[in-house]
Amino acid sequence: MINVIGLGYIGLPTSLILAANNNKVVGTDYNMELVSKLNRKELTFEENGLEDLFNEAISKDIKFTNEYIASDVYIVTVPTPYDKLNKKIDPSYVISATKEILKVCKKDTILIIESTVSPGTIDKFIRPLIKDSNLELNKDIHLVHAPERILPGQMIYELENNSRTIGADLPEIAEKVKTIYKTFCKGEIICTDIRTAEMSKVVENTFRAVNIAFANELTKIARYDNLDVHEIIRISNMHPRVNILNPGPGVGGHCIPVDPWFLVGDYPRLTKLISAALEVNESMPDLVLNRITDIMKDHGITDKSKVGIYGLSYKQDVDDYRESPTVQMFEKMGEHFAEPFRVYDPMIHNRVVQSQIMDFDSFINDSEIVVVMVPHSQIKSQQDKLKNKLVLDPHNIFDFSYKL
Ligand code: SAJ
Repeated sequence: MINVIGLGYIGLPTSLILAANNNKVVGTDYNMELVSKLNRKELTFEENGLEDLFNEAISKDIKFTNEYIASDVYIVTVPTPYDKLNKKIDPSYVISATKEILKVCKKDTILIIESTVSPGTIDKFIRPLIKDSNLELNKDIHLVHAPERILPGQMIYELENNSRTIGADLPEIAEKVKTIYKTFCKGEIICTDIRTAEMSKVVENTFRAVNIAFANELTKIARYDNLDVHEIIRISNMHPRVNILNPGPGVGGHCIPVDPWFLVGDYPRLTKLISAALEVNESMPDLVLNRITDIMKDHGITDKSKVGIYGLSYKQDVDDYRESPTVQMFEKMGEHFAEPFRVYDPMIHNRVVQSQIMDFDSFINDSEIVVVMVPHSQIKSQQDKLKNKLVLDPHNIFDFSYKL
């Protein structure tokens, strides 16, 4: 049996795909409301293909509960928030999940941590917990780090098709875990040690952050000289060894803007490039605010309520707004504007900010300037409604708009 701990964006799809592929699964989460919802057969977030997977899984052997279960395999997918002030990971959820597991687990347990952790976290915080328990590491209990790698928006496809990394102390344990992941994963599964698995996960997200920062810095250079950054990138990318990512209004989510800080926090003197890249990405919402001010000035608009911000989530077609560019921009607004702009997001059905408009047509009708912070499919399909508006389009999806 596999007990998956934490039923959020990673834990839920992982437990469902395991069950759909005939593993006996118990999903555990301390959030009672979330567990009751799942038990009422209601999904807790929107994701491509998740509903079908959910229906398939619940027709097989899966339960959702608040309890930790006596099991021989645990997969920990709890959040690892980061402490903005010290730029360090906060491992408290992984620590408390491990403590709870140690209270109930059987001998011969495999404890797999999928949550992203900064390199060294398992040595520093998890091994000592086992040392203090009555179980002997690498005999009664085995530690594994199998960092998740799935992209929100295409999680189910990536769960099945991405390659994976399994870090363990003993090669035979890595092989055992590989057979579990092989029940649903068609990608290559690489076995390595725990430190290497921790580091490669953080390196993957840092690679993306640094490369997005390059594209964002090009946007600033192009703006300075009144050039079209998108055309420059399009042409440069025709070179066989150049592949520049897309510039945008900022970098959001719980991974790309966060994980690289683990490296900066741990190796401050060795991470000049990474910290400069993170600063570039974090400065992009300021650039959006400056462009809004320019457009307002050029068109004699003084009423901020005429500015409509489209998109609150951190990227296209997802409902997760953690660390989103719009949220980052609103946090910075105090420096630029006294009142917030109006905001609308078709993916977010509850009120997250006060100035949120819940209806698309009234949002559009009352906006003179529309800033497309997130290129959701919805706005692409309704672009005719933007035709008589001033549109600021940091993602370059429309040909009639202002760019960053
Ligand atoms: N973004 C850009 N330009 C781009 C690509 C993305 O500005 O060219 C922005 C997005 O708009 C968004 C942010 O970056 O605001 C992050 O989006 P993303 O799609 O790059 O990544 P995430 O955070 O959804 O998922 C990442 C993935 N990591 C990598 O691609 C290396 C995913 O595979 C990881 O599993 C996930 O982080 C995680 O949980 O670590």
